[in-house]
Amino acid sequence: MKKRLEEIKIEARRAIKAVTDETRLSRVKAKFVGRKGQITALLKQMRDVPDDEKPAFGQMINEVKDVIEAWIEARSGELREEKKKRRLTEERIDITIPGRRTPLGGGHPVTLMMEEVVRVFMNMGFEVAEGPEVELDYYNFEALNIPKDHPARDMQDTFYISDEVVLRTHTSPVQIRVMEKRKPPVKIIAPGKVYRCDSDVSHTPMFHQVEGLLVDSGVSFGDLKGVLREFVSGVFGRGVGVRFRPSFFPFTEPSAEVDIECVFCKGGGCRICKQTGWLEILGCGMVDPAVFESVNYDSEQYCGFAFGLGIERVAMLKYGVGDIRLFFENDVRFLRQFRGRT
Ligand code: 2U9
Repeated sequence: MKKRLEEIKIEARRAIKAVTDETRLSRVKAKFVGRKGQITALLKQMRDVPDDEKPAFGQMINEVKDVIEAWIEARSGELREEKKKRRLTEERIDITIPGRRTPLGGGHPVTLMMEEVVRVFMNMGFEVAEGPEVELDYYNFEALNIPKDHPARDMQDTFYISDEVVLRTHTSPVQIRVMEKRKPPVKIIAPGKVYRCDSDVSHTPMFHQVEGLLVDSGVSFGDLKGVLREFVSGVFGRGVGVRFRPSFFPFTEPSAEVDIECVFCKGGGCRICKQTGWLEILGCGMVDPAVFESVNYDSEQYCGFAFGLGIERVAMLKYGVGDIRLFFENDVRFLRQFRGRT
């Protein structure tokens, strides 16, 4: 048994020295001093040793066990040190490599254009008003003097929720709701989403409008022209020509459509302005007395003007976008081009 103990000690010494990592070392530990290891096996064989020799043998085995455990502990320390040294000498970190940047998003062109238009009107003292996108037929059509047989009220042009409920086709109902609650003077813009059953290069079933309304006593068409010229200057720059053409809307009388000098050819005539030198940008007019009647405003005492514009159209003209559907395809190659604009 003494000889066997010596053999174990020599074998363990060799194994511990040869080991090169912690995993293998713990395997060696199990093999010699673990619960099922060789030393434990020897302790179990003590049964066959005569009683008077038991203490001496027990002591010998325990001494060898202690020695082996001390070697293992020492080797473990060495391995840890070696590993640390390796990391310090072999591992190279290039601190000059640029970091990974978090990609930054940007505003959607329609949002940016909307904010810009709203800012220009707010600078002229207009207040922002909002209202529901799901609207009563009354507010969307009836109160705005849009007759029952008007094509806009057709199923083909309007999304109906029920007989009396529609997706608003313009933001005008917002102004009706404001006038129902307040007395003049009223000076508001109504920005927001509107819905029309329509789809081609210049129409999408949902688009964005900014409408404006100013009501007071003694408001003239000249005031309207001044406000809209200021709007064109604010968005397209000073010196861009503006013209007013007679038109018709059920809710304004007289009505006009407004053109700006073609921003692409500077009025010389090109494909985009169809050789006219002008681009249509918005509609406007003096509020029809029939509309004032719906909200119980005295049309003898008060008058006012209103205007409406499509944000996508303004953005297409300002940025030279040829197809409105590009705004809604969410192709980052398109959207990226508007990054950094405010
Ligand atoms: C009230 C009274 C009158 C708003 C107006 C227009 C003319 C107009 C179009 C522009 C392009 C709609 O987005 S578009 O297709 N709008 O031409 N809108 S006057 O008139 C109002 C609004 C509210 C109470």
